[in-house]
Formats: sequence, C-alpha cells, structure tokens
Amino acid sequence: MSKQPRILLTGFTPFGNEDINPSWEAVRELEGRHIAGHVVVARLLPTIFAESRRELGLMVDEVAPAILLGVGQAGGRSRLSLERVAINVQDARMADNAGVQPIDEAIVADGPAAYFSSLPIKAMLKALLAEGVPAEVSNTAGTFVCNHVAYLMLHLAARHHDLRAGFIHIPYLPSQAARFPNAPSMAQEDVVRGLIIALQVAATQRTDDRFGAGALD
Ligand code: PCA
Repeated sequence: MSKQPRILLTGFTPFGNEDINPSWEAVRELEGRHIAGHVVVARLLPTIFAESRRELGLMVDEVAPAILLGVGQAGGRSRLSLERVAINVQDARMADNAGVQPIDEAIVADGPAAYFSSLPIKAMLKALLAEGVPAEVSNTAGTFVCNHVAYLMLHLAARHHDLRAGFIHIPYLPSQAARFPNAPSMAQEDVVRGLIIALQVAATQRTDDRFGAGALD
C-alpha cells in the first residue's frame, strides 16, 4: 500500500426492507481516490452489531488510517448529516442482519456515555453548503448499528493519538425514496461530491470553525 496517510471510509450492507444501501454505493466509488494528500480505502461493514465491531477492529489494524469516516443510511433525513456525537448504548428498534436485537446494552462496558466527533464538523458543514450540497449537524446517530460503529470509531480515536474519526448519515437514494410518499432523497453523485468535500476539509483542518449550527429538537 502507498506511504500516503490513509482515510478509511466505510459503508454498510443493506438492512431492513432495503436491497441497496446508499452508503456503500457512494463509498465504493471513492476507493483509491486521492484527497488532500491522503488515499481513500473504502470498506463494507455488515449491518450486524457483533460482526461490524470485529471487522472494524481488523480493518483499522490493517489499514492504520489517519482518518476514519463511517457512512450510513438514515432514511427520512434530507441532508448529509454530520454526526456530532455517538452514545454508549445499543437499543435496536429492529433486529440486525443476524437477527440480533440488543436492548439498552452498553457498547463498551465502563466506556464514557458519549464521544464527540473528532472531525471539524462545522468547517465541513460550511464547505458543503458553500458548494451547494445540503448538509446539517446532527445531534443523534440513533441507537442502532451506525451509532454503535460511530461510538467504536471514536473509542479507537480516543486511544490512538494519530487517528481522528467521525460519522455521516446520508438520505435515501431517489430509487429508494420513490416507494414512499414525501420521502426525501439525494442523488448518488451529490452524496459522493459531498463526501469528497467533507474529507478535503477533514484532511486539511484540525481545529473546527466556531459558528452556531445547533438545533432546538
Ligand atoms: N444505517 C443504519 C445501520 C446501517 C445503516 O446504513 C443505522 O443508521 O444505524
């Protein structure tokens, strides 16, 4: 593998009633892409609590990334959602792809209640909006497999000085949203363009910008 610092970019397998996951469709397009002096390694994670944990650990050991960015589907959201926080709980509204449905279980026993993203989410937001990509700061990654992976990424980053991590939820693809009245969607090319913009900022900026992007709900 190249000597350039690496970005490990992950997407997920389809879950629930879906037969496609837009996160993997977008992430796979970026395999091998050079972004701000880094090279992207794109990997697929199973939408399974236990296996995603095991596979994430193996990937991080193998790839030794400088930046770890997880991407997942959030059907119903209308913008790229830059997750601010991941919480130490698994509370699954549905079974994962292995049929397992944990309720109110810690992800890391004795771990902190939450971790904040170590990527500059406000600066990423500003760049995305400036380039015409709908984006927002989100204050919850849910309590299913994405939050679990986001928490584990941030748990790793908290232990490795040279590793920064974050998570982005993305809307349905138009082909998925077409099945539900009023469901928002985003075209894959916009998602891919947005991920590149977000990673350019993450790769070049360590200290976040300071401006309000909070929410009342
Ligand atoms: N979204 C789910 C898990 C996999 C994915 O793409 C979530 O938001 O937890």
